[in-house]
Amino acid sequence: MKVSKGAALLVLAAIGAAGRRSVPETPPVDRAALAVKVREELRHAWAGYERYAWGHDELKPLSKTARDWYGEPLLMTPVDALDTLLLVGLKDEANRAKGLILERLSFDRDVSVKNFEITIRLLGGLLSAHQATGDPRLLALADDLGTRLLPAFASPTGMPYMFVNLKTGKTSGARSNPAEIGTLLLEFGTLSKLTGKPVFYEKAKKALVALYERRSPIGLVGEEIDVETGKWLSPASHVGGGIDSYYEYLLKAARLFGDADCERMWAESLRALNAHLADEEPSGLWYGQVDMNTGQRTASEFGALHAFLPGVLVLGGDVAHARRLQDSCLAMWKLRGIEPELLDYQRMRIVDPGYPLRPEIVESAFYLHRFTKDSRYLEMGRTFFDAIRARCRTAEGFTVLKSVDSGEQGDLMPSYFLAETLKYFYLLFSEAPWDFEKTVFNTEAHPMRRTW
Ligand code: DMJ
Repeated sequence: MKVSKGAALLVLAAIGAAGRRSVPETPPVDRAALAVKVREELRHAWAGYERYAWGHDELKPLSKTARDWYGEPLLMTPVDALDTLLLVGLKDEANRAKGLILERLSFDRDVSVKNFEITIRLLGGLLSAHQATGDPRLLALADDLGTRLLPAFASPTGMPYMFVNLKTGKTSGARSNPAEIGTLLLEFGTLSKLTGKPVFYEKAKKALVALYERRSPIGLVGEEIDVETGKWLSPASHVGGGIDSYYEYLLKAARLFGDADCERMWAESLRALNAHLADEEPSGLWYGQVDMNTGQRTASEFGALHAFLPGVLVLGGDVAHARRLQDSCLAMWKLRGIEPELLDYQRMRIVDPGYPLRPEIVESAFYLHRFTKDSRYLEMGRTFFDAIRARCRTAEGFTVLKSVDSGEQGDLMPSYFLAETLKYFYLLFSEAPWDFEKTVFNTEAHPMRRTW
């Protein structure tokens, strides 16, 4: 049969259209609806805390019990969650969280706490809640806490000990790392600005500079250092746990305080990261591990904590690297439909299969969307949100995964899930008004506003 050219074209067009129809289409992202869902999931998570862990640090949603970090509760979840509850407009819940904090939170306790964790979660949370509410009692609590943490800095180098007793000021833990030493200036600096007491800024800045000055000749820091001798105990250099937020704070302290030293330290550190850690592989761009002195590659590992880096890169203006690294993070997520704690990116093999409800990949999607306006970051956010709801939601809250392979759940809702993971989802989907020139989020996602 003879078919005219016009008819053949019509048939081909029809086949093409049918073919295209057979590919499932991704529905457009409905930002407003997703923002409402995030608010509802925060309400759900907080309700679980109220019901089973009220007055304690964290909820264990499977056993319906509570976890306290140091035996005596320091209200990690209420302090970490308060500014997120305020942000999404859960007013009654926020009032109850604030009431609990004002009624029960006392730092006059004979417990030896981790300076870093208490600073990013509690000091950061109290400062941002004070800025959001204007309540001077929250600043008074922050001032008291900051004062009790100060003895940590009394080492020969000025780099803080890992632990400090809140009552006695006794310190311990000379073996520390860049993240614990260098992730303090946003909180201590803001405390100085809001109280007019310069000592907090000075101590945290001195520690940061002391660490930076011990970088290797090729500009890198290692994984462990002795804060008494200033000697490196591990030369492994990477952007994962133990180092990560040291880099974040160099950039963010430059932005929040206009600190020129931090600006210079950030620029030099970024140059070293791009020269030595950036790793082009067939699977994409990654930032791996090298020896801080020689630059020799020692591992090809990247994981959920490393995934903060695209966000920091784009905040620092490096959109191209940020975009490519976030694509790698997405590939890591897609391996099992939710991200593992650690991946060998050369073999694309999972090294540590846990997923403890981490926020970093969401945080990076938020920053990338904010700076590029590219809707694919909204789609990524929806992918992450849907997976967390499908696999980590429980009847009483949300919980960690022991394994992204088996899907087996563990029994903990970390306070950062409310401070960070849900906050970054909400910031990504909603169009909450933020003055980004004046606001910097600390590493626990507590916004610090430059009001000075
Ligand atoms: C949080 O406490 C902070 O983001 C910290 O910088 C790293 N670990 C957790 C979240 O993963």
